[in-house]
Amino acid sequence: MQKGRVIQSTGSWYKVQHEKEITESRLPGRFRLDGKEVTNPIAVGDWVDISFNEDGTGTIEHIHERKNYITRQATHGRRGEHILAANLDRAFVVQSIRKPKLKEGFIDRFLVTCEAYEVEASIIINKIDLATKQDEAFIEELQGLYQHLGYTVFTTNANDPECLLPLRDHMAGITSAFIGPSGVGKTSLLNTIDPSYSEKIGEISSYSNKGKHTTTFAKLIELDNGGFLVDTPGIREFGLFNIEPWELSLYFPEMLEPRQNCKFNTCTHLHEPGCGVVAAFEEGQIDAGRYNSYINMLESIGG
Ligand SMILES: Nc1nc2c(ncn2[C@@H]2O[C@H](COP(=O)(O)OP(=O)(O)OP(=O)(O)O)[C@@H](O)[C@H]2O)c(=O)[nH]1
Ligand SMILES: [Mg+2]
Ligand SMILES: [Zn+2]
Repeated sequence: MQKGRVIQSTGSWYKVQHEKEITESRLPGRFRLDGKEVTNPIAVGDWVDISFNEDGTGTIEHIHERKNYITRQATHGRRGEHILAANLDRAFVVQSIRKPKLKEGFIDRFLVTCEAYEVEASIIINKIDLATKQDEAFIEELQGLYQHLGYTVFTTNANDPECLLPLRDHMAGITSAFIGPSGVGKTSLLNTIDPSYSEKIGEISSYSNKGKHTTTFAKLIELDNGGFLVDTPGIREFGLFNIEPWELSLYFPEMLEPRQNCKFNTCTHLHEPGCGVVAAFEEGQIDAGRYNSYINMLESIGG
């Protein structure tokens, strides 16, 4: 038996790295039957024990307990969750200012998930070379907002190695992941951060200004600064998984204090009388866009 880390998964095969070797491994059927609704029982970043078969392939015998993971609601009509990556020291939500256009709702859903699943989160706003004067003011505003909430915000141009140095330092010696829509430049950032990689990057459709899902499987990569990065395929939606309406405001750092003033302990901070969160919002202590994200999320989880 050998302990190793899952560095890539295609759904039926898992690449497991142990020492410097990689063994193509399979998961016995029994792992799928433990009653959990998950589209991928093992994710990139998982630590596993494998046994070796005569043909050189491996069989996954045991999955070690996860330190944490980041997950979202499965899509394409599938029930349950889809785990994006496991055992992370940090997750980055990657957005581009344009092509495709930045989506604040995506960022906020991601941040809520990271709070709920205990993953440190940071934000990358890429393609700043495409920013107009107006965009620049908007980026500054976003930066102020999120940094104030405790999230580091990096503004990047993936084609400019120098501007990536602070981000590169932030990733040294830890396991992190890039998560975001297709075409925002996740793989381009990786290629510039560690020039020994030349992973495939895609085109942006001139019709929709969206990416074309160039990266198809999540992949754990060892960087030359002692860090590990999971580059993930682009996702359109970041649906919350297993977060109840009553707990949602716990994952908005700016609501933690105000919610203690709510008259009812089941308050959802919408229309209830004596709501501390609404009071804080009316006093300008909670950003309107963030409160709007809260309401949208609450609706999406049936609150
Ligand atoms: N102008 C500009 N273009 C960029 C930047 N970063 C990436 N691009 C371009 O954006 C396109 C998509 O980049 P990718 O790195 O493939 O995007 P991705 O996020 O990995 O996309 P998926 O793998 O589909 O999820 C490519 O044509 C890149 O050259 C940037 O900072 N500025
Ligand atoms: Mg990619
Ligand atoms: Zn309230």
